[in-house]
Amino acid sequence: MAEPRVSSIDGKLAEEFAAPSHVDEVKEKMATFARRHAEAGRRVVLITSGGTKVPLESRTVRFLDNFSSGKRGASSAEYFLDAGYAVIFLHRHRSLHPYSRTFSAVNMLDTLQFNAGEVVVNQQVLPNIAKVLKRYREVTDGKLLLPVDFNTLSEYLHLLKAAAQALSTIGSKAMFYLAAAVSDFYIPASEMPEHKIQSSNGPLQLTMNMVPKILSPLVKDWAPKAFVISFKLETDASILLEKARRALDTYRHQVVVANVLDSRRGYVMVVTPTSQDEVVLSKEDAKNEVEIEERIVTNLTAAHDHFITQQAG
Ligand code: PAZ
Repeated sequence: MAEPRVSSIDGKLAEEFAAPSHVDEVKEKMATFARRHAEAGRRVVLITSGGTKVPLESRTVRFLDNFSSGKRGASSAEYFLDAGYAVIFLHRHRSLHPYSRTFSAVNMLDTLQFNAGEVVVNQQVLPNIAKVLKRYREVTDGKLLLPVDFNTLSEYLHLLKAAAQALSTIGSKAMFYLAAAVSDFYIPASEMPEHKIQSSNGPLQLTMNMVPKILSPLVKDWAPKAFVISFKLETDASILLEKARRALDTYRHQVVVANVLDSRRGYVMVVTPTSQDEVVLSKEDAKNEVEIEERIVTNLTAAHDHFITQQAG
């Protein structure tokens, strides 16, 4: 039997990024989840969400982080579930989570009150709680959502590889929705100081290596039949479309969702090799609390339909 292909990125991953000890166990869970839902006729989306933490010392005191809240991933998960998908939610530990995200800014103690000696929820503080809780229970009772968390860049890379391999068994029914904001830079373990960097040594100069482009083996080797969407964030809108097109050209996947930091809640571009759709929220939408993720998910589930039909034909 032919040996599975090992890309140079695989080698780099094994050598320079420590795998979390539970990676095989999580991979098995994800594979079982994907198989069970595919057998029941469901599609499965793997959503990545939140930022990554890049340590500067091996006994980590300091690290490099980024802005991502995980709102895009968490709200998209809810819309994919509403569209009938089963969801693996690969998210940064403590970033926003589907359903509970709505209440993330609320102090829990302010939501509770005493009523005849019992602690009850104050529904004036949480007006949507019954609706959100009902949907959350439906999703968890149906075992439709599998949350997997990561913290560091190394954990993210290994868990994404495991997810891709786990989902490869369901072919084109798998979608990858890679919305996490992943660091492009890291310090290899061999070059990292063990102990806390001393400020008494003066100003700190860092040289960081480039993180391997994991989209490449994901598309080519790990899940070659899946429908893959990457996200591209820029702060300069004038280079966004060109960067999105370049990514499609380089990695040969299906879609890039392109967005600009300041306008990301109200405007994105869904770019494919042959099209570019603007997804925009109007003032009226914003007033009605429509979220842009609902529109993004509608666009992408239709594109996934089309992709599956093409693959079958
Ligand atoms: O997590 P969030 O809702 O605050 O932001 C979402 C986002 C901007 C991280 C996402 O839409 C995105 O563009 N992710 C990819 C970023 C990148 O690596 O280019």
